[in-house]
Amino acid sequence: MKIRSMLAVALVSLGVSTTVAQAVTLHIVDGRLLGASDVLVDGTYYDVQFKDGTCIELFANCDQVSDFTFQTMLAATAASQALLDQVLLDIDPLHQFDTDVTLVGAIKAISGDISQMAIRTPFYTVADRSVLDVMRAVNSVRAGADYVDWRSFDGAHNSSTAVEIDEIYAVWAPVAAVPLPAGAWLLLSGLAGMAGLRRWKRHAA
Ligand SMILES: [Ca+2]
Ligand SMILES: [Ca+2]
Repeated sequence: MKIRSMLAVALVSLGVSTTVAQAVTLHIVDGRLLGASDVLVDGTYYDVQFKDGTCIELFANCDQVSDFTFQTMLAATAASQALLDQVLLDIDPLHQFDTDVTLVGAIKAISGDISQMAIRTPFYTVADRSVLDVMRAVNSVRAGADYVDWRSFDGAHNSSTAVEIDEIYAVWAPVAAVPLPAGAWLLLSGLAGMAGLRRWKRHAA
């Protein structure tokens, strides 16, 4: 096989391999679900962290739409649904993040029995902070009862979820470009080296 066609085959197979779905990785610390990596939303992978705090603290002052990763109701709805479908799952008897909703997020100073908790994905605000729109992934203890809803909060920018037992924020970030597997780089550099060697030999002849 000629070098050039080998290179073409290698590139084609790399192209195919990058379309294979990545698995979500849950971030579990001391049995609690604090976030996840490689959550697929509308064809793009995101990392997400579950955090308590105020919108101002967690989202760059929470005073412009560009402070948010998802900036339309549609996009924030897809992100919230992805949390329900890909992240808030019952993994094994000790990690029932769909059913035991108290295991989601860090432990709060307050406690109590809750039948559902909600993870907020903010998507719209205004400069004077008179409006804060969030989509919520609502995780119920009852099977099949989870849903996504929209809340428009008034003056909620500086109120912390740390004092609300059943609310928490999702802080999203797009996953950096997926690096090629080490083997692919070795293959590519090997092929490039062989091509260079061949060119050098031709010049030398
Ligand atoms: Ca800002
Ligand atoms: Ca649930």
